[in-house]
Parts: sequence; structure tokens; C-alpha cells
Amino acid sequence: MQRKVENIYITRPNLPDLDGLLPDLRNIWESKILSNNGPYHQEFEKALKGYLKAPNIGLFANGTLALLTGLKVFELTGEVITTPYSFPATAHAIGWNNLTPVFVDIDPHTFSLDPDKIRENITSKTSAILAVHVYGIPGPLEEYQAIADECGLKLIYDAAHAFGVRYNGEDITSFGDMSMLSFHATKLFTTFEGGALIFKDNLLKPVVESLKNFAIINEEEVDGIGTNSKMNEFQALIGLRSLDIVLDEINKRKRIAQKYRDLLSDIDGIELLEIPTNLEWNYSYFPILFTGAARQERRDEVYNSLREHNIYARKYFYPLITKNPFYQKYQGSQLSTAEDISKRVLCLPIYGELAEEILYRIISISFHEK
Ligand code: T4K
Repeated sequence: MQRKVENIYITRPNLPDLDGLLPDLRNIWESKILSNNGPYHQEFEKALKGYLKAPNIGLFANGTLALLTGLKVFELTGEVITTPYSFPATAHAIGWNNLTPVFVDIDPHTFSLDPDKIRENITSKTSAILAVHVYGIPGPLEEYQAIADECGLKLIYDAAHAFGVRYNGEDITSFGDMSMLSFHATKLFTTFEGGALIFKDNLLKPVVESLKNFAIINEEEVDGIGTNSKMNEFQALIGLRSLDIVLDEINKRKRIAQKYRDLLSDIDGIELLEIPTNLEWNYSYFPILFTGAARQERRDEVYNSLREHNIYARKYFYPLITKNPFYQKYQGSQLSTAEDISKRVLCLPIYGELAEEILYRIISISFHEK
């Protein structure tokens, strides 16, 4: 009989113990409170606020709706400078607000917006910068803030990949005017689907809460065009219990990342990410970059060989958002660095339960088999 080959994915969710959840699930069933700021929502919001040391938090059904609402809160107009090297949700959040995305090039080391390119693309219509902490690694935060301050722009971070990352000892969500976290199934910290906005200005809290609840003020009044993007009680329960297990997951991933680094250290034709020393990273992704003349061909060859062995590495982020016909016309200027990186990047599987023997298999299939 043929042995069934296990599929290996880019990631697997880290879930709290099912039996431990049963009493809380029973509570939900018995209370019949399933949504609309119920007790688990309130408890998770409080616990997450403490965990991130955040001044204000709004919980959402998913990261995309959180970001879309986050942009809406600031009543932005005109153009928003952003990156082509991200998941389409980043750009979609701009479009859903009837704003124009202006895609500018990235820095080759951080994969985040190049500050010089931001400056070059600011016009009288620019109202905000939407930067992404790609793979949980931030760009030059101080420089972004200086540009925003000088030009009177809002600075918003898509921190979908950056749960638990600390920069100079501060949680990454404490920078800029607002940050969005994603708690999707593929994220380090998951509530199945889910997301959050973290922001400093206390005055924005009621606006965020209202916009995610149809902009309802009371039973008879609505104050604007809201959405329904509330996190439900089940998601909040999973989030609450997952706070206890996320650090263990980060530590397991750290060991896996170190093992990958050891195994890849003497392999020609690839580059690894440099993690700044002032960053406590979350190991959310493990990207490698292929170098040399045939770098894209080599990247695709490795991607395909792994697939033949049921190992599903991912080309995050290829193609660039601007390669999709709808977004092509919004390219601010040359995107040569972003294009180059997207053609030679491959994210290898990383998650706490990934066995060491699989790592050896991945490296062997990718670099030692012809
Ligand atoms: N901004 C950025 C920078 C983002 O990366 C994202 C999302 C967002 C904003 C939006 O946040 P959310 O609205 O999603 O909260 C995945 C995710 O769907 C997406 O959330 C994520 N970024 C993006 C980077 O990756 P796909 O299409 O690549 O996912 P999929 O379904 O192919 O899943 C990848 C692998 O993960 C699967 O092969 C197996 C594993 N997996 C996946 C799911 C859904 C599981 O083990 N269990 C699961 O339930 O987009």
C-alpha cells in the first residue's frame, strides 16, 4: 500500500487546547450572546490592550475591514502613498475609501517603503502614508514619522504580519497614528479570522466603535456610512486563550528560523533577511532571496520542486499589486527594487509544529537534488 504523503504548508495555525475551551464555549451557548460587544469581546479587548500596552484598541472581524475602517476614521482625501509589495488588501483598503493609491518603491533590505521615494511622490493631494511591516520587519520608523510631521500627513501602518514585534523595546503598534493587526488563520496569532486597530488618540475610540457597528449612535440615529465589521464572541474567546500560547509559538519559530539559517549558511546563490539588532522579531515568515543571473528561474524551480514533494512554499509577494491590471495606472514612479525582490523571493514553511526532519527535506529538495 502506498504511504500517504503529508502536505507541508507555508504555515499552520497555533490553536489553544480544545478541551480547555469547552467551558467557555458552553458559556457562550448558554448565554446566547454571540456578538455586539459581548463579555468575551470586552475581556479580550482588555487583555490585548494590556499585552500590547496599547492606549486604544478596536477589535474587528478581519484585518481588511479594520484597515478600511482605520483609513475612514481620519477622513482622508486625495492620495495615499503606499507599497506595491504587499497583499492586495493593503491597496483595497485605500480604494474602498475612494482614495487614490500612489505606489512607490521599497527599500531592498527592509522590503518596506523607501523614504526618499515617499518624499519624491508627495503632492498637494497626498493625505497619508500607508506603510507595511512586511514579514513583521519595519522600515525606518523615525524617518517615516519625520516626513509625516513635515508634510502634515497621517501615518498608518499595515502591521498584519507584526503581532508581538518590538522595536527599541516598544510594541511595533505604538508607532504612527494607527496600526492594523490581522488575526487571520495564516497569522502567528489567530482568531480564525480577525483583526484590530491600535491607536493613540482617545477621541478616535468612539468613532472606530461606531463605524464598525453601522455608525449607529442609538436605536433611532445613524451618523455616517458604517460597516458591520465587529469581532464575534467565538473569535474573541479564541483570541483571549491564544494570548497564553503566542510566546511559546514565537520561541518555537525562533528555533526553526535559526535551524534554517544554519542549514542555509553555506549555500551559494541565496540571501537571508537581516534582522536589525534593536528588533524583537516574531518569525512570522521565513523569506529567502535568490541571487545571480538566473534568480527568478532558480526561485521558480525550487518552488516547483517543493510542490512536487507536497511542500507548499509561497511567493509572498509576487506578483506586485501593481501588476494586476486594475492597479497598474496608480504606479507613482519606477518600482524597480520591488519588482526585483518580488521575482526572487520565496517564503519557506515556518510554524511551531514544523518538525526538524522536514526542514532537512526542504533544504535537500531545494538545494541538493538535481
Ligand atoms: N495586509 C497584509 C500585509 C496581509 O498580508 C494581509 C493578509 C492583510 C492585510 C489582510 O488581513 P486579513 O483580512 O486576511 O485579516 C493568506 C491570507 O488569507 C491572508 O490573510 C494573508 N494576508 C496572506 C499573506 O496570506 P493566501 O491566499 O495565500 O492563503 P491560503 O488560503 O493559500 O493559505 C496559505 C496556507 O496556510 C494554506 O496553504 C494552508 C495554511 N492554512 C490556511 C488557512 C486559511 C491553514 O493551515 N489553515 C487555514 O485555515 O492568503
